[in-house]
Amino acid sequence: MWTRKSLKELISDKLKDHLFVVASNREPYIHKYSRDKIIHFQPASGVVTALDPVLQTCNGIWVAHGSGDADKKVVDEKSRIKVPPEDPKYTLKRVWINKEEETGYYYGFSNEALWPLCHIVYTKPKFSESDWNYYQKINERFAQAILEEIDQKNALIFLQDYHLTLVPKIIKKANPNAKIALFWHIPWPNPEVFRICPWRKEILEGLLSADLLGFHIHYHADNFLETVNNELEAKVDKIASSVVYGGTKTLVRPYPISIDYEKIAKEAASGEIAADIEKVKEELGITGELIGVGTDRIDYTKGIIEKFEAIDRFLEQYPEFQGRFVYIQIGSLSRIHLDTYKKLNDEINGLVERINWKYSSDSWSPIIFIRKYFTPHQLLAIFRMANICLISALHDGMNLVAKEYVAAAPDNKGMLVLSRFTGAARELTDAITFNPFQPEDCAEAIKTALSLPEKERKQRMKKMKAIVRENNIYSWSGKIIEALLKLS
Ligand code: GDG
Repeated sequence: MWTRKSLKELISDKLKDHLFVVASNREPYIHKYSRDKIIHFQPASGVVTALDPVLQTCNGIWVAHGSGDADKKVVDEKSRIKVPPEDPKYTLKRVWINKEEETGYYYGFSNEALWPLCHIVYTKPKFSESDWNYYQKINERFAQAILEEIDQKNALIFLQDYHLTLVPKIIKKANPNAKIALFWHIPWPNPEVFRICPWRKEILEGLLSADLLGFHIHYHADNFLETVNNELEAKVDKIASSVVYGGTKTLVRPYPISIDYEKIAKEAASGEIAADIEKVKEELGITGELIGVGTDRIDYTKGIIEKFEAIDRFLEQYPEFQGRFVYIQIGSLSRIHLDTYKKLNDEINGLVERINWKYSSDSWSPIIFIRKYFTPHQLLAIFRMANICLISALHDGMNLVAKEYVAAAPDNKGMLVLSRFTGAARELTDAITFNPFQPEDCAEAIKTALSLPEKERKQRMKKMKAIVRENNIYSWSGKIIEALLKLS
């Protein structure tokens, strides 16, 4: 089984002659002004949750967009700073992007075109030539920042996600010896869906300049191979799961992302968390005896509206749970500059108000919706006190919250209620699964989870814990690093 220690050994044994560079849009630490002081925090992001422990182990470089208003203030002349700030273990190099560029590259092409294109939740992608131009420009900037750091060094470069699809081609042109992997954190749709992207050829050519492409699950990897087969004159080998295009071979592999299970399980079981639970209950005014929880970026792919509609259905169908069941939804604001996200926020507010009005009594309301950032510690306290964690994503690459909950929840009390359309549902087959597009199905799943006999609940949680424990974040990164090392 992969552990922090075995990853460290792999790194110090085999990676010592290489420079390990990670690049992503989102930075792992943000500095910002709070009155006249500079503070720092970690953003709520699956990519950050997954990669920060890896970088902490291997002393590499993380290249990312410097998005905090105090970010520039704390870096050196090469835009670098050692992080975590309180216990420096690796280098964060910031890439600067102005508002206009961010609007085109990040909000525009990445999140109004590629994000809805790849998540099949029936939100129409918007393709704009000007956004695409900014996307190319910023990909070029990321590539130059990476090239500046690797210079002539023997580098392994690990790129993250759909924001950086053009970077592999630019790097390979300047430095053909660099070994590049790119991990695609969101679903890859079928060829029929991808066909509508006007710049699909450029994106596929960018990606196929990498030596290794990772997806969460086989299904996404297969969709990618099919797409290449349809769009390019490339040699696609479905058995070997590889593509040869323009003389370059790219391996296409599934690597299900995960979490630092041991760390989360240990922290969650600590006495400190036990003390926090009462504090959090009091702060949130929780009066129900059965608690449900969910924590999501507020994003239309996460199915928050659908979840609340299902809770409404559940309370209507099973009135004996009225006054007894409380659902805590933690929602961190995301991409709020986009209209779709603003509207979603308003819609969620209205719906919560309507459902709470419909059912609430003097001392009880069914939904507590908190739109603020919780510390990882507070999140664990909430996971630990919850009887169920309800994840209703309409389409999701993996969904790390599902795994975090499994790691943190006590096995005799918790149960995961999980949308079938998450990558996590392929691994966590002992969860109670449902179709988030059908409120009745979700309502039934809630009822089933809350009514499970203790013995069955324990067995299911135990099996899921064992899966997450074994397929942990170190196994995800260890396998990708091993594959990259083999290629170099
Ligand atoms: C993308 C893909 C894939 C959330 N609120 C708070 C908070 N969070 C943390 C969660 C979790 C992370 O953010 C969210 O990760 P997810 O995986 O659930 O979702 P995305 O952000 O959409 O991530 C996804 C992931 O990349 C990794 O490949 O699984 O499919 O969409 O870790 O706990 N953390 C804290 N406070 C919050 O209020 N501290």
